[in-house]
Amino acid sequence: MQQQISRVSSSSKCTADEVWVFVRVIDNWGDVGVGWRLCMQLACSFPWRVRLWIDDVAALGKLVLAAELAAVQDAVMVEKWSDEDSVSLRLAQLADPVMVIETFGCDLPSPVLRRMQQCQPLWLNWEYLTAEDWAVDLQAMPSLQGNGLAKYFWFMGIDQQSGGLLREANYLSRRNEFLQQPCLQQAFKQQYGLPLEHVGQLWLIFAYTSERWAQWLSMWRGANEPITLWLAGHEVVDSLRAAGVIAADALQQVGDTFELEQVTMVRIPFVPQSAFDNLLWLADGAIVRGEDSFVRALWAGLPFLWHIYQQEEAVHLQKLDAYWHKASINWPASVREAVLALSADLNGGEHLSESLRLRLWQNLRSEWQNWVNAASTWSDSLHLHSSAMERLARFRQIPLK
Ligand code: TRH
Repeated sequence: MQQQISRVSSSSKCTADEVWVFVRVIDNWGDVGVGWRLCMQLACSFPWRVRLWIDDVAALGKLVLAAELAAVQDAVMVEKWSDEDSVSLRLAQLADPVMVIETFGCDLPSPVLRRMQQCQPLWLNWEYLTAEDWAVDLQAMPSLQGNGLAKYFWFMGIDQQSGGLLREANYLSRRNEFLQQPCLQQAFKQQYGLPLEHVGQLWLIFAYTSERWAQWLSMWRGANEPITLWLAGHEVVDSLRAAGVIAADALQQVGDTFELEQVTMVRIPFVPQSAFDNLLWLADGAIVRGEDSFVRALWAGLPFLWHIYQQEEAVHLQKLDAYWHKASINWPASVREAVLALSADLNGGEHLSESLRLRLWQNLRSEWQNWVNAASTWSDSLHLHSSAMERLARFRQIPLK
């Protein structure tokens, strides 16, 4: 983040054109998480100032430190997106935007739509990420809107023809520096009150509430080897408590540890978004969720499973299948089968028996190096693809900074 901030602030000018990004927080952290990353990437990549209109400024405050916001305030400006009258008043003070991005179909306020009719900016709907083929077909397609403007759909994805993924230009150098310097790792752990040592493999678990966690805990207990689970967020702890498999007063506070045989669970703090990558870099494996943490696990290149955000009529299962089908196509069959089956079990597409779940996990443990190699080769291949910003630049011949 630090290098990104200096890159953003040193090259921003008060007279720069503006791009407006609209974010409505539906739930959890993904809307604001993707929205903020998008704003930072736009400001880092293009000679524009970014104005983020967000309905829940407090949610942004949870992910981005006040000092971080202050450091980029000339390049990324935050506006409270409240009622239409307030937006109207504010618009009267602002210059026309050259581009307007509506994230996840959040429906722009009418005063903004009217303003756009006059100034005709490029209009994008930044959609949810998916690896499904239909999204590639619809990528960058225009749709004529009521105000006479075309709105272009932008689908982030893993295919070369998709809208790409958000990736900082200095991602790999940051990751490699951190991995190569144990003193940076220890300092990071100290800064966030994370345990300095751990027993067995270290897994970062950032996932949704689910009855499965009790069964997965029993799988880890049955695996007969030490493992440490860093539990981010409250959802997994809540699920274990609700199932009665951990004591009611266990893991209540950040920093609490609870041991069951060889499984050590640690409730870890919520870190700023700029520090989330470091958690992944410290881990041997991860379970991530939603959208943004999933993409960060892809960049980190470690073995992971995806606890996907549930949608109506189980459409999330198609999204999950589309991803794993493409990601694991060249993986060793034994790793692929175990990952796909455990992923389906975790996400409710299947319900494995206790013995099969344990056997598949043990298969993955005995094939560990193959899983590590497969995950890192897949990640390396995505790092070679152009980023979402590079594709946006190409889409409209916009010069990158
Ligand atoms: O939080 P998510 O589940 O978010 C979403 C929303 O539910 C959204 O409505 C849905 O559409 C979308 O998922 C698919 O998961 P996600 O996307 O991984 O976002 C989490 C963000 O929180 C991500 O930017 C990383 C950040 N984060 C931190 O900054 N610090 C932390 O300690 C942790 C655990 C996460």
